[in-house]
Parts: sequence; structure tokens; C-alpha cells
Amino acid sequence: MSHDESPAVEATEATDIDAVIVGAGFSGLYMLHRLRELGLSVRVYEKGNGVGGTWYWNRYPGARCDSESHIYCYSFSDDILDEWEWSERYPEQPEILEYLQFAADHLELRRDIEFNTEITGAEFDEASETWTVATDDGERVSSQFFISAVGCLSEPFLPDFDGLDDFEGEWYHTARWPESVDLEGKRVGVIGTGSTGIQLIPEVAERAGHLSVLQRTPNYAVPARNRPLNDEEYEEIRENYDEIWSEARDSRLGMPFDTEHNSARQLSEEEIHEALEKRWQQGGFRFLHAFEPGHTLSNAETNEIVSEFIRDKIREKVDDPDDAESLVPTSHPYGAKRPPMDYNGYYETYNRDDVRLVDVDDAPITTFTADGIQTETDHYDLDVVIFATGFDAMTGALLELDIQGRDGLSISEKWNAGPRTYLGLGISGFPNLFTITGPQSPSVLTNMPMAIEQHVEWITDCIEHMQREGYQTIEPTEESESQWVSQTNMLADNMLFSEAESWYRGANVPGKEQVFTPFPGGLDMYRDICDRVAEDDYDGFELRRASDAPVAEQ
Ligand code: N01
Repeated sequence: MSHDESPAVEATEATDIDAVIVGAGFSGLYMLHRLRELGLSVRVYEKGNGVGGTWYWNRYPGARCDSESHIYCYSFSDDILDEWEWSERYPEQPEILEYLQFAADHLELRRDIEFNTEITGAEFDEASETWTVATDDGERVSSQFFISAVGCLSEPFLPDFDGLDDFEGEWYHTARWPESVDLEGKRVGVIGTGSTGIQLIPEVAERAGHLSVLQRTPNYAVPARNRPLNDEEYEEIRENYDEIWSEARDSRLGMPFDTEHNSARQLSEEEIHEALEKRWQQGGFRFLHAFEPGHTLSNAETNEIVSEFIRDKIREKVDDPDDAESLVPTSHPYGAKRPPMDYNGYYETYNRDDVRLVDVDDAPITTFTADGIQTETDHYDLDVVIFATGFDAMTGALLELDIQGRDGLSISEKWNAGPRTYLGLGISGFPNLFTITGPQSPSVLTNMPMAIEQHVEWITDCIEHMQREGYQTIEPTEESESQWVSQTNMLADNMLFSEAESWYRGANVPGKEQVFTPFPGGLDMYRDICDRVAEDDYDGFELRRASDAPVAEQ
């Protein structure tokens, strides 16, 4: 063991199966279904006590998906599409959870899932060319394939505030929200105004006696314009599903929305305003389609027009001019951070007498006390504090698995200067490890189920190919990995992402290496690249037969 003295997996008797999958959310469930169809023996390990992944853990008031419900679901099964009906334009957390439970039952997936079980380590054994995976209940399982379906936003990030242990009130992180929390009449503080905070804050204001929102950076919230879906509308969606999915698959964001192909530069001021107002009324991610989304995200001039349009809308909604200016984002361009959605009057919430905006950029939080939060200038008395402070995104949950590849090299050692993958699907030095929506794949920059289905289907085809051709292992070459990392960085450098301190770049976690992690070229471009790689005999990967010299070096 050359790199890490402690083995990831203690040596005891292990069981043989074909594939281990970690996580029973959208990705893990579909991966299990597809590999079972190939005839593989598969086991899924899930740390929660039910299916759902993100939608199992994020139960905070107001939790809802910003992708429209009719496309935030599996497209692969006509049965599931026929039998399920979404009730609103954007699905609420309990409904998505119910949907995933329904899909798991429909596909009879639960018998291969071990709930309440955490992976404590995974180690690649070079002699047997298999993975040995250990769980927290002492089980060890050996398998040919090890597949991470842990998601991109799964490891909560809790800032390291002084004095939190001394706080005598209750505190919660939104991504570990208990079954029930009573906020009625209490003095509540919310830290964080990202997508989660913006969904949560109006709901908490309704329940709490008094709410203090501790904001460090204001954000650009666009109205979602949620509403119930009526029968005719649903009928039309059902009739057009083939077209909807085909457009979604061939789009940049995995969403079948018509895009204006104009850049703002070609339009008069009046035409620009009209285009933006039309999309503002449509709401949600459709707003991002007022101009070609890639253009808005890469052209500073166009972006400034869009950003200024939103700033004016914020000023119109907030009564107090000081609060309005504090809520107007100026430190980053629109879209350089993940755009949040406003479902229920986020900005108007600050017009309530029982809601106070606290600018913790001007006067940062210094410590928690027994009865609240002390900033550099004031003390806020609080009964409950809610951390809407986000995630150790993209890499956090994967690194938690303590994966060791060839020569005992761990992923955290390999990634000490930031994540390195080939296509976000595989990692050199880690044979037969697949990472669904891994770093450097489109994932969070798209409608997630579309990105997940593309990955799961690519992995399934790859494993089928290996079985057919008699290969034991597949692993990216270091060269292809380096090229992919450079290509992803180059695309990101040509966009405006570097102008925000975002979780896309790991900038939200102190000490984390700052590298832009999702592939920013769009799902359509990415799908073409992956298809070409497969057609070209898995170009950039090395395939080996059992205990053999390489069969095909690409
Ligand atoms: O987390 P975030 P999130 N002191 O990292 C603040 C997805 N999502 O959970 O901006 C004070 O965006 C931090 O401040 P700043 C979606 O992809 C999806 O909201 O760093 N404040 C920020 O305001 C989203 O982007 C849905 O200055 C501190 C906030 O906490 C992603 O999840 C719904 C602080 C964190 O914002 C993450 O969103 C909800 C400190 N020390 C979320 N540390 C769907 O629709 C952090 N903050 C599917």
C-alpha cells in the first residue's frame, strides 16, 4: 500500500456480485433497473431508510424542484409516464419522493436495495481485478463494477461558526431536515440566500413569530410562476411526449424550451425589454431562453442587460429602499451562480413587519451565543437557526466513500488539486468505477434526469460491450483524462462562471480547491462526444481482458 497506510476495507470474507451501486435516488434506481435487465447481479446501498436521494433528505418547508415537473422525471418508461400524473407545474418535494417510490415499486427495485447502510470504503484489488466494498454494518462485498450514484449536492456544508455548541436554541440544516419542526411563533434566523434559502424564507415567514434573514450575497431570483396543471394541458403533454423528450435530449440544458436565437446586441432597447418581459412572464428557466442561454452566460454585455433587468424588478418589489439595494446583486453576473427561482413572493417577504434583513457581508457573523447570533455590530436573539448554507458540491459525497484504486491511491489524494475525470464518467487509476453525473459532466447545468439517463444508458451500453467482447476492466487513460479536464476548463474560461464565488467552483467551502466542476458545453454537445467515444471502441479508455495485457489501447 504505497499511498495510504490504512486500508479502506478490512480483510474478512466477501460476497461476489457483478455490480455495487451507491445511492437510491434518480440515478441509482435507474442504474439498478438497467443492469438487472442485462442479467447482472446488483446491490444498491442507500444510507437513508427509503428511496429518493436528494428528495429523501431535502424536506425543508417550500422544497420544490426548479425544473418543470413534466420533464423532471424518467423518460425511458412509457408505463411510468402513462401511470403518473404531476399536479403542479413544478413538483413539490413530497410529490417527487412519492414519484420515486412509485417508480421503485413499479420496477420492483426494492429487493436489491439495502437501506440504512453506509459505504465505509471501497478498494480495487489488482490480483482479482474486482472491487471490495465495505459497509457500516460490517458487510463486505466483492464486485466487478463499482458505480457511484451519490448525486452532486448530497454532502451538506455547515460553516464552522464559533460558539455553535453553546447555542441553546434549535438549529437545522435544510438538507437534513427532520420529519417535523415546529416554528410557530418562534424567533427564527435563516443563514443563506441561495436556491434553498429563497424557497424556504417565505414559508418560514408564514410560520415564525419573527424572521431574521442573514444574507451575505444577494441573488437573482426569477419568478417560477407555479400553478396547478389542468387536464387538457396534461393530455397535450402526454400526446407530445416523444417530441418533448427528443427536444430535451438535443438541447443545451436538457429542457425542451424554444430559444430565441438573437443576441441582445442585434436588438433595439425596446425589443430587448420586450423579449425579457415575455420570458419573465413565462417564468422559471424559460427566462434563461430570452436569448441563446450559452450567449447570456458568456457575453458580458448581454448578461449585464439581463442582470440589470432583474435588478430593476427587485427594486420594484421591495418597499424599503435600503433593503431593496441590499437585495440587489451586483457582485456577480446573472447565471454565474445557479439561478434561483421565486415561488411565493420572496422579495415581497421583506415588506413584512415581522421579517428583518441582516446584511452579514457588511457586518459578518462573529459567533453564536447561548441565545442567538452575534455579528460585528449587533446581537440577534433567536430560538431557531436554519442553515441554508448549501453543499460540499460535486465531490463531497464521492470523497466520503473513501475509494482506493490501483496501488492504494485514494481519490482524495488524486484530486488534491481538484477533480480529474474523463467525461465525468471514469477516473484513471480506478478501473470499473463509474461516476453517474460525476465532476466534468453536464449534471447540474442541465435538467438532472436527462443527464442521469444519458449517463446510465452510456454505462449500460459500455458494460454490455465489455460482456460481449470478454473484457474484465475499463479505465480511462491519463492522457484522455488530462485532455478532458483541459477542455472543460477551457470552455468554462470562455464563460462568465469565474466571476462568481460559487459552489460550481468549490468556492463556497473554505480551503477547497477551486476548479470549475460541471461540463459547461451543454448536454447536446456532451452527448455527441460520449456517443463518438463509444462508437470509436471507447476511445480514450483502456480495455483489458482478465489478468491480461491490454487488448486495445486507444
Ligand atoms: O446552497 P448555495 P443552496 N456566512 O451554496 C450562504 C440546488 N437546489 O442549498 O453566496 C453567511 O447556493 C451563501 O452565501 P454566499 C441548486 O442547484 C436545487 O441554496 O456564499 N452565509 C449562500 O447564500 C442550488 O444552487 C433546488 O455569500 C453563508 C448560501 O449560504 C444548490 O442546490 C432547490 C455562509 C448557500 O447557497 C445549492 O443551493 C434548492 C457563511 N459562513 C437547491 N456560508 C431544485 O430546484 C454559506 N452562506 C432542484
